[in-house]
Formats: sequence, structure tokens, C-alpha cells
Amino acid sequence: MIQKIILDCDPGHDDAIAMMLAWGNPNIDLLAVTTVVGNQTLEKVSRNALAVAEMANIHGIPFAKGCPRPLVREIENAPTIHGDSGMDGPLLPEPTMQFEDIHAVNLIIDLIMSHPEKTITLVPTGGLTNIAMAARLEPRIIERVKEVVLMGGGYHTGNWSAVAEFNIKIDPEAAHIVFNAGWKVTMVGLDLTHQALATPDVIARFSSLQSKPGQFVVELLAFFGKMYKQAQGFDAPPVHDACAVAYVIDPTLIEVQQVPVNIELTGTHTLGMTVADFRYPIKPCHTWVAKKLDKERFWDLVIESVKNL
Ligand SMILES: [Ca+2]
Repeated sequence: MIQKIILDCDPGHDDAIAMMLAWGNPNIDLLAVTTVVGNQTLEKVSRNALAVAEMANIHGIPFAKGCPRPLVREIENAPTIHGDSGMDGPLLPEPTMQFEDIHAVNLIIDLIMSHPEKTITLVPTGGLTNIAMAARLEPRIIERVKEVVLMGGGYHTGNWSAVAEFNIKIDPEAAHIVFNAGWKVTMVGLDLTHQALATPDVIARFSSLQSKPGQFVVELLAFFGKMYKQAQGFDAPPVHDACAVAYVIDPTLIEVQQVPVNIELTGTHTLGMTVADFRYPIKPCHTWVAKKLDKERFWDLVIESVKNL
């Protein structure tokens, strides 16, 4: 079954791979790519999105820029992971595609309102600013969206603080809106994405594609791996954002559990924590968390999709 998605992202090395997976996979109908401040400034991540489009030959769909800052907090970027450009490493191609003259939030609303109910899955792989703004501006989208499958958070793991993940931490108020809106939210968090490590054998498989997109992924992962080693002590970089797209393509790749999740907004040491309540009996809720990845089939899917580009 072909899934219609809107990818809301902040490219970002792993966002780039998520975009390539979405475009290269025949079971995804990528309706639009929208950008949001996060890994770098809005201008930088937006330029990166167009560069990925160029590299992956993504065309005929709208790209729109979204919010340049979080709802409440000051801007926080991640140059220690993604470099000064937000996507350091490969030489980025000069984009030919241009952004639509519409704000990402309006594009998201227009697409959801003009498609049949429950046919569009939102896939945010950056901070949740655009998605929260869309839910507030046009609350009818909450009923109309099929599901929100987001990369962010973690029920036992943090990376931007002891207990908070970057995408949630940079705009916790937006995350609070999205997690409490009432639509189905599947949180593909660090507990899951740290299982999606681009180990040398995986990189070798991208390399053996002997294609420009394959080589682009190799160069992305070389830089990403170096930064992850330096900043977080990882031997191989986790390709977080691709996991959310992979779950939409094939939910059997990831084991999920329905469990209440809320966002910490006031903690002294826990701001942006995704607090999951696993206590028995599990209370009724609209939230699911991703727990276990079928690594082998995940990489087969990503590599096959990049091969299709
Ligand atoms: Ca991202």
C-alpha cells in the first residue's frame, strides 16, 4: 500500500538519508518537503534540502520553508554533530529547484485539508515547531491526519541533555502541543534509532552501489560518523531520521508499544524529556513508542531505495 507523507525536516545528514529513502521507495508518495530550524538555521537547512533534492533527483513536488525559530525558546543548532553548514562533508550540488512562495505551515494545512481524511502521514524529523503551528492554526487537521510518525525523544535515552533528545529539547512547547493534540503519534526515539548504526559494512554497501546518490550517502556518513565519535563516543553514527520513514513504509520493521508520553516543560534538569508511563495498567492514550528495529531488513530497505534514485 502506498503511503502519502509530508516530510518536515532540518537537513541534517540523517534527514538527507530520510529524504532519499522516501523518494526512492515505491511505497511512499512524497507529497511535500517542508523545512524547520533545527540542526542549523532555517536558511542553511533549507538550502541543504534543495541540495539533497538535486542529488536524489527529487522533482515535481513542493518544497516550503517553515519556522525560523522555536515557539518560545532561543534558537539552538547542532554544529557539533552536523557542522557549520548543517550538512558538512560532501560537496553540495547547486540547487535548481526553488521553494514555493508559501509558508510550510500553510502548505501542510492545505495538503491535509485537500486530501481525503486519514490519508496523509506527517513525518517530522526535526523540531516540532511547524507541526505545532499547523495544529494551532487549523485544528481540523488533527482529525484528518492519518498519523504522526516523528523522529524525536526517547523513553530511556537522551542526547541533548541527560534525559532529552535534540528535536524535542530545542522546542519543547511545540512537542507538548504535538504529543497532546489527540492524533495518533508514534515516537521513533533514540531507544530505536541508536539501533540503526551505519557500521562499516553498511557504508560499504552504499559504496558498492557505484552511483552518485550512493557516494553522497557514503560522504555524509563519513562526516557524520566522525562527529558522532568526537561528540558522543559512538563507533558508528545512528541514522535517526530514516527510521521514521522506514516505519511508515513497513511497520513490521519496528516493534512499537502504546504508552502515554508527555513532554517535560518545567524540570530543572529534565526540560524536553519525553516521559513515558510504562506502569501497569497502561492508561488509554494516543501515543506509541518505537522499541526494536529489525536492523537487517531496515538497511536492505534503505540501500534498495537509494539504489532506485
Ligand atoms: Ca533531523
